[in-house]
Order: sequence, then structure tokens, then C-alpha cells
Amino acid sequence: MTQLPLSADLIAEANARHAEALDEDYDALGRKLARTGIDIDAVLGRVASFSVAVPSWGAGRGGTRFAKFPIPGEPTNIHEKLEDCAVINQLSRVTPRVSPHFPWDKVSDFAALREEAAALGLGWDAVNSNTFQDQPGQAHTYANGSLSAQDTATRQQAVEHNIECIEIGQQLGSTDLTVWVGDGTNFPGQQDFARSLDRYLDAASQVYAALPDDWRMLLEHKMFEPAFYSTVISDWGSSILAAQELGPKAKCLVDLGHHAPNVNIEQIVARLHRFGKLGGFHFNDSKYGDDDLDSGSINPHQLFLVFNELVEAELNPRDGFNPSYMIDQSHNVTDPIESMLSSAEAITGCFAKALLVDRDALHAAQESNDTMMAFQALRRAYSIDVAPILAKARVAAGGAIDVLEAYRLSQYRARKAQERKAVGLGAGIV
Ligand code: LRH
Ligand code: MN
Repeated sequence: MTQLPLSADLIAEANARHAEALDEDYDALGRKLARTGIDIDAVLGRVASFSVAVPSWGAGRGGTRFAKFPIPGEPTNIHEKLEDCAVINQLSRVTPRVSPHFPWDKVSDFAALREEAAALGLGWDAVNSNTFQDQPGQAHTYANGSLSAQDTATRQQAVEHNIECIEIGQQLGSTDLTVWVGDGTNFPGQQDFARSLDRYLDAASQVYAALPDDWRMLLEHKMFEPAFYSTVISDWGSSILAAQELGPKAKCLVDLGHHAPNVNIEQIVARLHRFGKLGGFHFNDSKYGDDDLDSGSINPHQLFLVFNELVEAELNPRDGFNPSYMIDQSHNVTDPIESMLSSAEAITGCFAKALLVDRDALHAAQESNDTMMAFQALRRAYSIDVAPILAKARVAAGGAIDVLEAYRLSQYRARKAQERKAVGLGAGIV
């Protein structure tokens, strides 16, 4: 029996203020779209079945190497993080899964954790391993790498940790393992590029061999940080070659913040899909480096163009089409719940806009080299305000028309500040 953190009456009261205006806006948009042959209810149906997972580590305040500024009432363990993720899903109705990170979310009873999440209306997405930090009492340090480490015992330790994450994930009902390694160098000559990649491939193949039949291994590339001269899996090229080397259950995960500024990420998405290796996403936004800012907050047009490629990809499946959609952000200056509500809206909005692209007009213009009309086919869809469709989908599922207003009316954070112990000052991501 689900026991959700916010009262349904509060959401209903908040919605009552906006219901009439929403109906007007939805009907007006419906008439506008019908003029171009689009059935708004069909789009609503697609939006209603869309979802994106939230990162457990995003429920707390994030920080940089310089500092982290906790807020009163922020979660201090996985149980409180699940409660906050349930608030996000209760209001948005598009975030029914949590992507956990180990050992940050380790508990003694994962079957109980699975039930606890289910009671909050939540399931589990990809599990994330962590061989980029040393844990107390750990036998071998990851200071010189993990899956690509020169030291055999260190690589073995990293392999065993990833296999443990798979076993935990099986108890939670997950079917994906996300493997991001920060392995790399800060100095030219520090490591041999070929030998370190070969060590990575050898170790990763042992993790791959431990995957259950219905599981996937999602390789997450990243250009730099924590290494600042070279990174073993630094770009989509290294990632797809490694995934092809490992086997059909190995796919590539695209974290939007893991590329140099101005890289054409939507083209990378098209390439990975073309070769049947598009496994998933970590949605966020950035202006400079791996800033982990709120999705769509800096470059919403890029997020739209990524979803435009995803809608095209779904129409042309290659080895199926089942990318895992997940948020991966660091909330350094906002209430994490508000940031993930806003980000879920931005992500779902870009998916909805991509559904509104007149693909016949686009393809005809592309085939006839009518550049302007090809661009306009995308721009027309991008310029449509899809908010009424997103709000209708939420209300139909029991969510809020204005998610941030309803969240603030709930006084949830203030209540948690009374209940939860304060988080100490610190630095870093969690
Ligand atoms: C690395 C990364 C990875 C996670 C970590 C929290 O930058 O994107 O996905 O493990 O952030
Ligand atoms: Mn990531």
C-alpha cells in the first residue's frame, strides 16, 4: 500500500486554482496543433508514458571542491532521500525510479529497501558503482586508477565492487549497471594510453561476464575531472569501441556535462544509436565543465535537439531502442527537490516538443536540400509552449499543475528541518 509524503488534498486544493485556466490553455493549444494535423491527446498519451529517473545523490545538497552549503531538512541517508524522491514523483508524476550509488546508499537489507521504495511509489533504475573514492578500511587505493590500475589487486578489487553492485541491483529489481571510472592522468607520460585501456578492457570484461542475461553495462565517458591530462574513457569514441569490444550487453551512457563546450552532443546520440550502442543518459546542463547544473537551465535548445534525435531513433530502432533516462545533477544553491521538479519539467518538455516536429516536412526538406525549411521544421516545434500538455498529464496521474507552488504550499522542507538531523559542513559532491 503506497503511503505518499504529501497529502492528496493539498495537491487537489492547489490544482483547483489553476484547473480552469489549464483547460482553456489545453483546448487552445489543441486547436492550434489540429491546424497542423497534430492530435494533442495523442501527444498527451506519449507524454503520460514518459519518465526519467532521479539520482539518489541529487536529493541532498551538492558542492564543489571548495565547499558545500547544506540546507536544514536535507536528507542524511537513503531512507530520507527516497522520501524526497517520492515528493518529486508525487508532484511531477514522471520520476518513478531512483538511480542509487554504492556504497553511498548501502544498507544491510536491500529487500526491505525495495519494499520501502515501493511503498513510496518508487522503483529502481541503473545502479552506479564507485571506484573513484577510497572507502575506510579499503585494501587497495584507487589513487592510481581502478579498473585500469597498473596494480592487479586494485583492478580485482574494482571488479569485485562492480559485481557486488550487480548483486545489490538484482535485489532492488534493477537491470543496468552504470560504470563511470575517473581513471586517468595529470601528467604526460604518467601512464601508457594503450596499456591502461587494455587493462580497463580486461577488468571490464570480468564485470561484463558477471552480468545476468537481462542486464546491461552502461559505460559513461567523461573528458576530464578528476584527471586533468587524460581520461581512460574520455569520449564517445573510446566508449563505443570499449562497448563493442565487451559485447552486446555493453552500451554507452551520455552524461551531457562530460563533453568539451560546444561539442555536438545530439550528433553523438545519433551515432551511438546508429551502431546500436545508445544505452542511456545522465541529463544535466553546463556552461564550462561538468557543472552538473539543472537540465535545460543553460542550453534548453541542445536538450531539445537531443530529444529530436531520440524521437528519430525510436522511429528507426537499431538493436531495439531502450535508452535509460536519468538525471545526474549537483544542487549547490537550490532546494534539490525544486531543482529536480524544474529539471523533470524541462526534460519532459523537450521530449514533448520533439514529438511535435513535422517529420514528413523535415525529411522532405532534408531530401530536397531546403535548408531553411528543414531548420524551420525543428524551430516551429521548439517554439510551441507545451506546458498545458505536461500539466494535463500530471493532473491525470494525480500530480500538481504548478509543481513548485504545490511543493512550497506543502511546507515539506520546513517540516523535514524539524525532523531531520542537521548535515555538517563539508565539500565535494555528497
Ligand atoms: C561523474 C558522474 C557519474 C557519477 C557521478 C556522481 O562525473 O557524472 O555519473 O557517478 O557523477
Ligand atoms: Mn553522470
